[in-house]
This record gives sequence, C-alpha cells and structure tokens, in this order.
Amino acid sequence: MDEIETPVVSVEDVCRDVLEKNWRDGFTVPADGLYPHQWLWDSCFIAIGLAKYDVQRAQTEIRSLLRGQWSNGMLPHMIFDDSDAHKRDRNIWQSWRNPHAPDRLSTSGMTQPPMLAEAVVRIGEKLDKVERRGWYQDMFPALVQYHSWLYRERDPHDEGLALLIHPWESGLDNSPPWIDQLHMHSRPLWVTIVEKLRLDKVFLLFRRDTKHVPPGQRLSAIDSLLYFTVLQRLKRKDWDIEKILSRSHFTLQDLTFNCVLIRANSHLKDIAKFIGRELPEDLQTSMEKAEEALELCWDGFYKQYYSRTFITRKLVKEPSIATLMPLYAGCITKERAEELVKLLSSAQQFAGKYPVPSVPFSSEWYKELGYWQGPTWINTNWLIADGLDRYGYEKEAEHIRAQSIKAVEEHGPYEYFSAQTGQPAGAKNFSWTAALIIAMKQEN
Ligand code: 2M8
Repeated sequence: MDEIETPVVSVEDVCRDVLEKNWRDGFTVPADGLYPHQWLWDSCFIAIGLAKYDVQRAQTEIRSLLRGQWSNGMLPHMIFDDSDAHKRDRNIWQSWRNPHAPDRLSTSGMTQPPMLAEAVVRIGEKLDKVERRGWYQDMFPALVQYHSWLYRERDPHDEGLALLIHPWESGLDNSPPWIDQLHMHSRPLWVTIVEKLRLDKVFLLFRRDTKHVPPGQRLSAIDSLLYFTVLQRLKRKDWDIEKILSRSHFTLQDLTFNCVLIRANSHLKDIAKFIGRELPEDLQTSMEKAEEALELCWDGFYKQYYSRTFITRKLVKEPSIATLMPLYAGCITKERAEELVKLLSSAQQFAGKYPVPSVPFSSEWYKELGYWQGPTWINTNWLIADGLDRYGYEKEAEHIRAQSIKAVEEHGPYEYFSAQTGQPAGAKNFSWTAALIIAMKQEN
C-alpha cells in the first residue's frame, strides 16, 4: 500500500498562517483575544516581517497605524477596535479629552518605542527606486511630525533624551527599572489598604491578560493596579503633557526607547536624503544632541547603560536587556560595543541556551517566565541581532537568530520563551514573533 505523504510544514508556513489569522481588515492584532486592538511597535515589527513576502500588506499595516496619529504629531501606542465589545477599553482611556486626538477613532493617550522609521525603511528596501520614492514621500510628513513631537513634548530641557510618562510607553512594561521607580513614586494609600486586606486578588476579575495567560507569567495584581492608577492620573490631566509634568515625578528617560529613537532618527535622515527634502532645523539639532546624550546613560563603574530619571537625573541602576540596546542605536564606539558583547557572552548575564533574557540571570529580579523580567522575547532579539551585525559581530547575531528560530520551531510563535529551556509562555500565536521569525529566517 502506498504511504500517504504528510506535507512538511515549515516554520515560515506556521508563522504566515498566524499572521493570516490575526489579520483584521487592514492591520494585525498582536494576539487573538488577549490583544484585540492595534499596537504601535507591534505593527512595525509585523510590517518588517510582512515586507519579506507581501510588501503591499506591510504598507497597509503601516498606513493603518497612521490613522491614529494625533494633530500634534503623537503616534498613540494603541488604536482601539471600534466595536461595542470594546467600549470599556475606549472609556478607560478617553482619548477624546485631548483636542489633538483624532475625531473618528479612539486611541490611547501615550506612545511606544518609535519603530516607525525602521518599518518604513524595511518596506522601502523591497520597492524599486520609483516606488520607494513615492512611499517615502507619503511617509515623510508623519515621521517628521512624530519625531518633532517627541523632542518638543518629551525633551523639555533639550537634553536629547525623550522622557516617558508610563511604563507601557517603554514596551517592556514591567522591566525592573520601571517597577523600581513605580514602587518609589506611585502608591496611593488605598492600594496599600487593598493589599493589606488582601483584596488585590479581586482585581484579577477585571484583567484580560490573566484570563488568557497564567497569572504567574504576568504582572502582580498590585503592580497592575498601580499601572492602572498612573493611567487614571494621566487621563485626569487630559493627556496634556504640560499638566502632567507640572505634577508627575514618575518619568523616566527610558534607555530602550531612546535607542530606538536614535536609530529611527538616522533612518529619517536617510529617507529625507533619498527624496531630497530638508528636516526642520530644530529637529536636526535635537537629533544631533540625542547621539551624544546616550553618554549620560553610561555608568563607567558597572560598565553598563541604564535608564535615567528625568527629575533627579540619576541612573536607575537596575540591569535589564535595555543595556544592550545601544548596539541597535548604532552610535556608540566600537569599544563600548565590545563591553556590551562581553555582557551578552557572560553566563551570569545574558548567555542562556535561548538568549537573550529580558533581565540578566544574575539579577535579583530574574524570573524564568516572568513577562519582561526574565524570558526571551523575539523583538528584542531582532533589535540586538541587527545592531550586532552593524558592529561586525555577525557570528553572535546569527546565534541569537538561530536560537530564536529553534524555539519557535520547537513550540510555535509564542509571546515569550524561557531563556534557559525554550519553554514557551504568554500568548500563543503571537504576531510579532511570527513576523520576525520570517524576517530572521531570511536574514540568517
Ligand atoms: C504589552 O503591553 C500592553 C500594554 O501596552 C499590555 O501589557 O497589555 C507589551 O508587551 C508591549 O510591548 C506590547 O506592545 C503589547 C501588545 O503586544 O503588550
């Protein structure tokens, strides 16, 4: 009897299938159920993967992201699904309190790491010269407005570093530097009472994430409650930066965000050059300052980069994956890059079987499956590998990509993985994992 051949399903096929299923008429949700809206840096990572096999869809993904841009230039980190099912989310944020928010859709009132220019360039690389020119011309105004807004509103002392007002803006939600600052600044009395009376578990009933993912893999109930109180405080200020900064001490010049911004600035310069356009002078000045300002985040004793508080200008010396992001920024010296590669290769720090852990193994915060406090994420791996390549560490970059692909081949495109064993965790069928694995397969 003839044997029936089972078709071999490649990891790319699996990943494409996930992106297909998460497609919602113009954009891709990060994961069905858990993340039902459009997120800023998710869509950019997704577009980077889509550009590898369907450039038009990648363009649609980015165009649909720009629907949410505010009239002051801000790109919100979420654009809400407008169905009745998600009315509660829209009401929590109330972007309409701010006159700059778009009229026809609801968004969040804060941003996320500015990956847009990277996505625009990765798409541009797949177009012929004439199409690329048109694409860049289309995207240029939104990019200039966004980057100008970032420096105008988020760098009030002209230091060259953008400040963030909520941990969600960093994309690495509960990374140790943010949780450390959160615990120092933002604990209303009623939260302490809730904790004392052990009522925090009740809050789990209102959370979406813990309905999809085991609570041990997410923020604690108290931290999650604190995030919510920060959001409420910002909303009461109508998402207006002047009102916010007049009171809030909970602001950080986040390292990952600023590294992404520096890289995005250099892409924006290339885009402007390609289409023969000038960047506004004040933006150019801020961009130049930004590269030098990264030096303010360096600690010579620990030989690491850290995020910095906006008010006290102190480094928050809680090690995390952010310390490696200057490789992606691309503006540090070869010697500094070498220091970071040492951290990457150290077994106490970041050299696990499935690198790169979101927090070094030696940190007291390290938790194998603890959301942004330990596991390996594919988007930060993509960023680090990209930076390593540009500094000439191709072997190290290939290793990170190979182990990322291996984890997904073994388990599927999950949200994150144990850096020790590759055990998958978080959401199943996670879009940026799927998209970036497609990209990594072609890059390795
Ligand atoms: C996570 O963040 C959202 C809030 O923005 C959440 O915790 O619900 C982060 O992993 C963030 O980086 C990501 O963009 C988002 C959607 O995937 O989820």
